[in-house]
Amino acid sequence: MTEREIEGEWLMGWPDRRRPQPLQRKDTDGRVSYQRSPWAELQGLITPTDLRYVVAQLEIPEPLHPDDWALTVDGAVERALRLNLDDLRRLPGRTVRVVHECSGTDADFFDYLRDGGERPSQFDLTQPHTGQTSSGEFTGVPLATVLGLAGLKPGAVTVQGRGFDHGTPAEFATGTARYVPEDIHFEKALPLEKALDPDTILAWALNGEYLRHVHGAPLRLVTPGWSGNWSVKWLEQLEVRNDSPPLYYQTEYFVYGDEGDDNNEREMITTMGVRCVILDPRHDDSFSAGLRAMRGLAWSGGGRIERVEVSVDGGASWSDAHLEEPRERWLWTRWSHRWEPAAGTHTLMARATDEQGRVQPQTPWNYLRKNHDGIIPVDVTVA
Ligand SMILES: Nc1nc2c(c(=O)[nH]1)N[C@H]1C(S)=C(S)[C@@H](COP(=O)(O)O)O[C@H]1N2
Ligand SMILES: [Mo]
Repeated sequence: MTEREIEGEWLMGWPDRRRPQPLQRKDTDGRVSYQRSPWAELQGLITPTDLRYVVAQLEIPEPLHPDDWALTVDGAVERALRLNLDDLRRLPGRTVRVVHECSGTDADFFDYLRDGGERPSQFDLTQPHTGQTSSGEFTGVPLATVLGLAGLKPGAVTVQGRGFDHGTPAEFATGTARYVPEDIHFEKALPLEKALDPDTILAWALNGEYLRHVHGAPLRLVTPGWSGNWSVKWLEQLEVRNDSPPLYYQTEYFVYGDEGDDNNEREMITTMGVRCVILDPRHDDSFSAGLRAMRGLAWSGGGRIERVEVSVDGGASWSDAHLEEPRERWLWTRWSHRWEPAAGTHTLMARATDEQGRVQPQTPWNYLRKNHDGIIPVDVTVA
């Protein structure tokens, strides 16, 4: 018999289950600078903070004490503002529960599903493009409230958020970009409509605690439904602009299109596609016949999940899976499907539909392989 899982593991002095572990990269001072989340091993709806993924495109900046920090709001506004954390906390707040996903997650499946070849992994954190998905409960104030205090001038088109981190883009984050800028800040110019969405917030807390440095303290943007890179961390400035500027992380790196396209044909990445992942069973699993549950998670950049369909015959026929409550607009939905497989090999698939009627896949092949949301088949053997 295999050793019982609970034995030999101690947490807070008591025996407990083995905890899923993130994969970490640390700098020479032992600080985490990059982390992959064991999200697929977790239960419930919220990723524990220390198991979240962490991505920094530039250098992780030196921490700023909240007392030494303020947010500047300027540009095309009636009144330029300088707000400290107390000023922000005096405003009527808002909490949103969201899935964040780095746009490179599952990238290798673009080529695998098109061309075949060696199957990439969705779950092995040592493989490329895994574990960059996490959910969380963020607390802050709607960006629209702060913009309302400043007063938008007519002609405002974007709100450019700037992080106080800067540097030269890391090698992993240049792809086949046509130029790599030298010393830039992390900046994104959010289209006004998304900036004014009441669920777009300036957050100072995550999962019931003040934001940690790696996640963008003292203040970060949270843009529910939009690819992770829009949620600018370490915010120091919001500049309201009358244009949509050609920022590296907006028109060069996080874009769709093909390598040969000229600049004007590259579409910036905004809303995430529709995602549905089978967490159990896993590809190449074998098990004995009898009743079991297929289960997984589904989420969408377009809002609440309305339907998950599963196929146990490689897509020939589909049936509805059970959607577990609650189903929140920006969070993922747990789903399950009771299934009694016969002996043999089976190809399992799952696909989701969101509240806008969007079904997978939404995102076409693109040369930077961003925002993969294809249907990934899972082969299992039943003895
Ligand atoms: N200032 C700043 N904000 C940033 C980034 C960054 O490098 N600097 N990375 C972006 C990317 S690519 C992602 S996926 C998310 C990651 O957020 P997390 O590290 O809190 O998970 O933050 C985004 N916001
Ligand atoms: Mo990202």
